[in-house]
Amino acid sequence: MYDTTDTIAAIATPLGESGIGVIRISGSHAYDVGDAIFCSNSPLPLAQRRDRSIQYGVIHDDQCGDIDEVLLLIMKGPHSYTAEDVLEIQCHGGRQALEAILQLVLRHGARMANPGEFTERAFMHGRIDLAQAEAVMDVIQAKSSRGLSSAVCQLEGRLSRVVSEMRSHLTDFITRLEVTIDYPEEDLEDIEVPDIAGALKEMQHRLDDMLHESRSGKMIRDGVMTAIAGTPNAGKSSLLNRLLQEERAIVTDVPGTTRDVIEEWITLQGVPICLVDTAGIRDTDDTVEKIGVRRAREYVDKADIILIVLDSSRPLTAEDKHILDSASGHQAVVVLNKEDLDQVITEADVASYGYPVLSISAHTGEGMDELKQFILQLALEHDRTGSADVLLTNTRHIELVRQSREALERALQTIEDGMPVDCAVIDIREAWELLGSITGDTVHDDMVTEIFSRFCLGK
Ligand SMILES: Nc1nc2c(ncn2[C@@H]2O[C@H](COP(=O)(O)OP(=O)(O)OP(=O)(O)O)[C@@H](O)[C@H]2O)c(=O)[nH]1
Ligand SMILES: [Mg+2]
Repeated sequence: MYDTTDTIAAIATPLGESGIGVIRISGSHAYDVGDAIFCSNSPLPLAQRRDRSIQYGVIHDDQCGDIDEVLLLIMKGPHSYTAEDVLEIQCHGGRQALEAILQLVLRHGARMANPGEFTERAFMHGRIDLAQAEAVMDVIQAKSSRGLSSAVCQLEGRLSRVVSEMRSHLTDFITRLEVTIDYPEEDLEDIEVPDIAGALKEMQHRLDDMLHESRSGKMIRDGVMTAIAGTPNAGKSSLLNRLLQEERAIVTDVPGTTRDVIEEWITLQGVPICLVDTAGIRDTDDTVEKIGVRRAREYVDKADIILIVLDSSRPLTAEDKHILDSASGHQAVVVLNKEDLDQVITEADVASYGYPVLSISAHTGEGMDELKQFILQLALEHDRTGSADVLLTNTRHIELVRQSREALERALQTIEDGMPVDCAVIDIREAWELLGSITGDTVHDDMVTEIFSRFCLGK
């Protein structure tokens, strides 16, 4: 089992040059450690000073003298981030000061915290549940305003509330079904079972709605990888630059200019989009270009959306056709670039591939707004209709909801087939357990460790 008895410490701010840096200490000896290294005008030990107060002083090392002038924040448990006694030292944000203070803190009995251990303690002490803990990292890593607001929503417990409510309904169903098993002579089955089947169906619909919108949720959280693919000289890098509104990639009239993959982020209506410019795809003997082409193909395979860029001022080539074929089964848009020149390829020439087609000019900027709109539409294919209770954004949660929906499906089937309700109860209980893993009520310790290991240090 997890040890929360020792006192942990870590630098909570990035190591670089900044106005302030923060060292966080949590645990039953946090204030003893503080007393050993902090000097101020007050004679009171830190534990006796006012909760949630800020103390001014210096961090002093008996061997080296004063290290830095600091502010010290006292947050007593259980009303702190970890629900333990917490001390935060705000020093100057230089690497030297931060590391020297951390070393001193460790020398006085604290242990270096593992990644995510502060949040893990908040979870272990029951201050937040697992879904809320995961939301902490989502807030830190949010790539867009919509990603941030859905993470904050989860942090505030919205997902947890929906899950708990569903689980309490499931408990209710289990109890009612068990009554019909325990007292069969009462003939309760005829009244109760159809009733429960209806309620189970309703819950299944709710889970369906959540799963239906989860694709958008994942894209809002993780971003939408949009690969810009096409043959050399089609204008891929020009398109990237136009969408970024900066001269990020090199553009020349030499085919094969882009050799490596260039990734850049933009935000479209709050949705993070990762634009990936790739090497023009063609057969080549050039060693470097070959690697670039291979990478381009890999990105086409794994992208959420592919922009297939064609130079519409020259006839469709076999290589263009090959790229159009290889994108089949993916979300793709055919972008007929260079519409400022005489058009040789028209929409009709590529209509048979079944992708939406758009004419643009990366040169003049014509068609850019429509293209952005297309990307958004594809990204949020199932945009929020508002029918789901909550937006699922995390793959782990999506998988658990999917599995619990399947368990409910099995329970329903059992009931509809007129099989003994005991079997249905087993599946309903499984659905209940799976949903509980979202909030951490029914999760294994090693799963918890695995989740927190993905956190950053000091959080
Ligand atoms: N007239 C016109 N020229 C364009 C347009 N877009 C790109 N070009 C020109 O086409 C040439 C190739 O553009 P790039 O953006 O480098 O093409 P690319 O697809 O990235 O090429 P590779 O990196 O070699 O695969 C350059 O000379 C651009 O100026 C456009 O919309 N209209
Ligand atoms: Mg290029």
